[in-house]
Amino acid sequence: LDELKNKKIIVLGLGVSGLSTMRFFARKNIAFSVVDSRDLPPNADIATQLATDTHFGALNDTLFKNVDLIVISPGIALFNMYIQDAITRGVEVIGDVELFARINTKAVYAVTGSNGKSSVVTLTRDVLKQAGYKVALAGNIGTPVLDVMDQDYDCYVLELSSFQLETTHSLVCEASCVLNISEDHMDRYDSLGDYAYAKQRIHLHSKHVVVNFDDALTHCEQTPGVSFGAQQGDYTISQQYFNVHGKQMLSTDELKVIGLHNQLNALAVMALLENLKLPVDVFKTAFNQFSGLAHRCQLVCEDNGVLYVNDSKATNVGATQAALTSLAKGKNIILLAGGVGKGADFSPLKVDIETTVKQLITFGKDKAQIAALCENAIQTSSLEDAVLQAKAIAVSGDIVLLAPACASFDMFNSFEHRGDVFVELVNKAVKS
Ligand code: UMA
Ligand code: ADP
Repeated sequence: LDELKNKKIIVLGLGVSGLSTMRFFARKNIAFSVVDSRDLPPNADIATQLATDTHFGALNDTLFKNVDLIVISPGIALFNMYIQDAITRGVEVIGDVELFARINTKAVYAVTGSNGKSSVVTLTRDVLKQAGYKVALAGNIGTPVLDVMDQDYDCYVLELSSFQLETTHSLVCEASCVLNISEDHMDRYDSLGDYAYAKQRIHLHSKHVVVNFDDALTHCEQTPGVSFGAQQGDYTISQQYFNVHGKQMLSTDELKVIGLHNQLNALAVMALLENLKLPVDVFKTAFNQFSGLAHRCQLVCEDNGVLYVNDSKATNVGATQAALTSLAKGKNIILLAGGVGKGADFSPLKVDIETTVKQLITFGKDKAQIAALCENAIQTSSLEDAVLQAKAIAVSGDIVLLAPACASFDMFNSFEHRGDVFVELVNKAVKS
């Protein structure tokens, strides 16, 4: 850290990562400037107090002159022309996770993937806690990694996004996992391959690599570790058992959250923690107690035999597919989808819609693109309208599922906000 004291440092971005980085530097008496491209960024008052100087508003090419190090926020793309220009001039550009990695001495269990990261890291944390470890959970799930650094933990469980991995070079992991790769954030990547490559960086210095047998895009050349998969791999599911290296370990009934995708997530947790050789009972208790995270395939209520399910966190095509295949019993789903598609190709949803969806109802910015997937889709002007139309159509045995396959920020503050509004609207609709 001492070497940073002689460098000219810019903290770029004032979201939660930038705030955490500023506080970290302030604790360590390291001077820094702050830049954010927004005129009125969040945390501006704190930046003014802690930083040597600040710039708020459009970026320009003088900002990054005579700079040694930029600590960039994940929401800013490395391909930004001012950043590219700085990199060409030899400026080092890293993220908060790289700072964490350079100082950390504790065991790290790290997880990335397009879907299931938060569920897997939470369950991993629960298992480790159950086994008696003092464990911190941080990263893309919400708590910035530098916020949990200076405390007395035995180990860290980190959820890492592709954005965070792009700017991380030295992270040493006891174990690391790429859960799956499906299209997401295509506004930030030239191809699915580039996006997968960013995620694979999680294994750069990993002692135990976990891959998804069924998803070739997760396979990699790093140290062979273990694989998990529905039927093939080191960790598999058969005859309602989780099997480890060919041996039955635990009944799948011990896992209370439903659907194949959750069972695969549980396998990933077991594979990730393989080297700790934890007793089966530890997994059994943690699996029993895990009731799933809010806004992920959560039952809102049952009304006249119709189930209402909130899967607002389904912000890409892969997650919506997982919800449809996990929940459908024939063609009994009324699917509410739409929002900001982030440049995604929705066409892989077509087959799932044909086999599981009796009525597609769309809303939000990219509603027309999704509605084009089937002939009888209804396009609505609001989520409220979508819920009301769904209620009017649904009969006993149907499931009204919010699984938008899109980000929420055209109409809501976040996926949580979208999910909360959906729950409110459903409760109001079923009472009327
Ligand atoms: N922004 C600007 N100008 C700036 C800086 C940021 O316009 O100068 C904008 C970004 O384009 C973005 C927003 O501000 O729209 C937030 O970006 P940020 O980098 O400041 O984000 P943080 O608040 O620091 O939160 C980040 C992660 N956000 C992103 O990657 C966009 C959070 O993941 C993460 O929880 C947090 O760090 C702690 O590690 C959120 C996320 O959406 C949940 N992640 C994506 C996902 O899960 O799909 C990757
Ligand atoms: P992430 O942190 O990667 O976004 P979450 O655990 O928050 O993952 O889940 C996001 C969405 O993906 C939810 O809609 C959830 O139901 C779905 N999901 C969870 N696990 C998987 C999986 N293994 N494959 C596909 N979808 C999944």
